[in-house]
Amino acid sequence: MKVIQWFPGHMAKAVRMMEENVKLCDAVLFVLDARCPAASFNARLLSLTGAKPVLFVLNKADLADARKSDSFIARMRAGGRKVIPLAANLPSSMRTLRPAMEDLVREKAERLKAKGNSKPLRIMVAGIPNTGKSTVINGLSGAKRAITGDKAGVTRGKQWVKCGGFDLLDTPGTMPPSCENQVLARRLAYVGSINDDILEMDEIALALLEEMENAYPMSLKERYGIEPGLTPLEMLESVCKKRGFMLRGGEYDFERGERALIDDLRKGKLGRITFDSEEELKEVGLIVEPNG
Ligand SMILES: Nc1nc2c(ncn2[C@@H]2O[C@H](COP(=O)(O)OP(=O)(O)OP(=O)(O)O)[C@@H](O)[C@H]2O)c(=O)[nH]1
Ligand SMILES: [Mg+2]
Repeated sequence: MKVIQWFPGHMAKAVRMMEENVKLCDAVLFVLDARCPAASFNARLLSLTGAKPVLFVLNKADLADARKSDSFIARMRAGGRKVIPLAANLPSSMRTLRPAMEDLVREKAERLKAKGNSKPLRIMVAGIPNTGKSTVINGLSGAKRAITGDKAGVTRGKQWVKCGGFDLLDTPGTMPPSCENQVLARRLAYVGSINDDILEMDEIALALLEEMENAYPMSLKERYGIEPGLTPLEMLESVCKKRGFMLRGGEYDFERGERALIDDLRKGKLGRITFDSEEELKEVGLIVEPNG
């Protein structure tokens, strides 16, 4: 298996950016992927937010397993974290985000108001690539102010966007995830938070099939007619067969099969899926025990 890794240089740069940007802001919106919150979290970067209030957003909740999202959120809140689920691509979801943000900075806003100061509060939107940071900002501003795209690394430089009482700081997803853990790292590949160019697509697709078979066998059956008990390679053959991806000579076109599988997952065609477990959220420090 090819190891997915983040180099110390990446981490150092992300730390520097985080330190610089946090200083400029009154609060932080930490955007995680609801399908893999543990994999898309970085405790080291969170620690750099110091005493600034942090709101976690489990974004792409429309693609995640609602039951698991609910239980993650309950556990995170029990440990004192502020967190909401969100589908930033749906305008209606801003109705829950806005009040949560106002609540996040309420104290500071009131202190400023008492002094007669009405300047907009500044909120940094942070997260690893492709979690939907720019989409959140566009949703809040009600206009396409930030460029978005269905791959990692769309936002290049930082950008301030004014919207309804806040100044939001869009940042490029240069934040590396914390995971040394290869299981978590692979999940970032499934959901498109790692640039596809550096991945071994066949390994990723086979690992995805194996995880799906364990956690969501019915999705595989419904979409590709995959029966239980097959090896990952046999499952990939079923995908190719079902979709008619054959090469001349009757061989399977595995490359097209892999691509189609990953696309299906990213577009939600395999149903609503959450990869990470509560245990994993605890391991990375996203869920903390109330008294721990
Ligand atoms: N289904 C779904 N798609 C979303 C949601 N939020 C964002 N997206 C899509 O996810 C992709 C990435 O969104 P961006 O807003 O560009 O993500 P980003 O975090 O700014 O990415 P970088 O700038 O690359 O770090 C886009 O195709 C969005 O349309 C969501 O809540 N649900
Ligand atoms: Mg962006």
